[in-house]
Amino acid sequence: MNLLQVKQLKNFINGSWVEASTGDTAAVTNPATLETLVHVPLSSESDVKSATEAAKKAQKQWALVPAPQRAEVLYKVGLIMKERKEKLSQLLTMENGKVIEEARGEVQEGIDMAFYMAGEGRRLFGQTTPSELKDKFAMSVRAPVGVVGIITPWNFPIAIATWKSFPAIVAGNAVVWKPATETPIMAYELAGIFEEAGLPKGVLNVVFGSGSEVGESMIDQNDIRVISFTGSNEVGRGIAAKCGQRLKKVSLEMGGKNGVIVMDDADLDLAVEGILWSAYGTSGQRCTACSRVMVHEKVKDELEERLQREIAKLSIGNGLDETIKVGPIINRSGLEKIQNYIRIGKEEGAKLLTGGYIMENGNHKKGNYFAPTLFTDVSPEMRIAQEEIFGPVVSLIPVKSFEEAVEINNSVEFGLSSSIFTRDVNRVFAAQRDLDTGIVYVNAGTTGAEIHLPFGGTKGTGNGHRDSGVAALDVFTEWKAVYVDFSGKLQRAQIDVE
Ligand code: UN1
Repeated sequence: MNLLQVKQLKNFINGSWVEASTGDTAAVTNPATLETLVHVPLSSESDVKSATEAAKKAQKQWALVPAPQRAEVLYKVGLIMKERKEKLSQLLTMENGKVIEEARGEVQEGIDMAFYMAGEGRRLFGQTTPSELKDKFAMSVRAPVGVVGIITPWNFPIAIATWKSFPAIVAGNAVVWKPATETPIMAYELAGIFEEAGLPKGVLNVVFGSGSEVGESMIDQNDIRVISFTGSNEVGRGIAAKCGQRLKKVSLEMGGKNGVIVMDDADLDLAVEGILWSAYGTSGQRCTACSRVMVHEKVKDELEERLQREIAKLSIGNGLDETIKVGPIINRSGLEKIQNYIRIGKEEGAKLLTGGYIMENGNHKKGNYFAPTLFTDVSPEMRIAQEEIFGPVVSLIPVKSFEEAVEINNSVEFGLSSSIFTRDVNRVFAAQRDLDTGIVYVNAGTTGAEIHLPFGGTKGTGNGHRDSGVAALDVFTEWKAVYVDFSGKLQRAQIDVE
């Protein structure tokens, strides 16, 4: 089956597939094989301008379409994605490297989001509230912001795009979308699905290209009123600063340093499974990936042993092979970043139990593979325990108590996800209260957020907004307060009140 019908992707602007004005392109590489899959356009400001103009024009009409009808398009998008799930999953594995089972999970996340947000077409609830004056009616409604800009990462190229574009579209906005250049195929497919589902032209526009060119010019467009970004902390801070100057609303999700707490009363079989899945799944390239384990000293030795035993069984390779559990790293610079952290960890005095190297023998030579890595005797202030590595690297940090574990968990710059393995119900409730992260799991790893709950985090993870769930609507709508006075006379609030 030839999954890719084209060799050269195009932008999708005002309902047409068009080349970038620059004519420049870049190769997109399969990280499992290093083969070129396709070429992606590298657009410039003039492409962003055309997309923004198209979006602005289309949005005026789109906002007048009743929300339940806007939602019909999302239902269709969900149905087409469902019908095409296997093809999309395989393409996702090819461009991103995640193993096929996880790719299917990610596509499912997008399908879930389509149906969930389509349901919002018949909700989009505001509030009615009594007025302080007679014969006066008061309510608040959600109004679309207009044109929104979304910037999505390579690690969840379809799910995160749906988290942002679906709520924006159902709420009556038009979208200018810059997907990551490493993983443009999902964007190409999703835009095609919207086209098939009958989305009016200009409501969704895709402009491929770099952050420095396309991303920057999106921020510069006055008509783009919101930027919703998922990516690195460094880039996010830059976007926030520029948007701040322009009084542009900005929603950021910028990763984590997610910790699992393993207490002495934990079900260790379960804890091992949870750590393996959330740390080495997606080769650790999730914002939610577990990269620290605060383990009670009483069970430390046993956990170390069991983890090492299970890590040795992980099969690493091309994720299209159903037997593979850990796929490649997205690119060479990702591999080098991880390798650098291994060096730092060793220099800091952490003890390397297993892994710690780029895999370059046999079949692994043909792709970007990093051996699943486990450090122990890590202390909380070490850089490997503080900074986001975005690879299959876990640091075990021994602790003496629950309180110490929570304190260490909260002592990092990020606050996305955390988890605790314990059988003590009192600790469960204390943990969900005290762990300073946007997501808390009990007796599960740090990954696996469901789309109808808010996704995001505290501190350096974001800036107070959430993707996903009903909270996503707050990013893409303005609250409008509406007062209808049917008394027939001028009534002054705060003054004509008896
Ligand atoms: C991400 O890594 O940015 O909770 C998204 C999870 C997935 C989404 C991860 N549902 O791990």
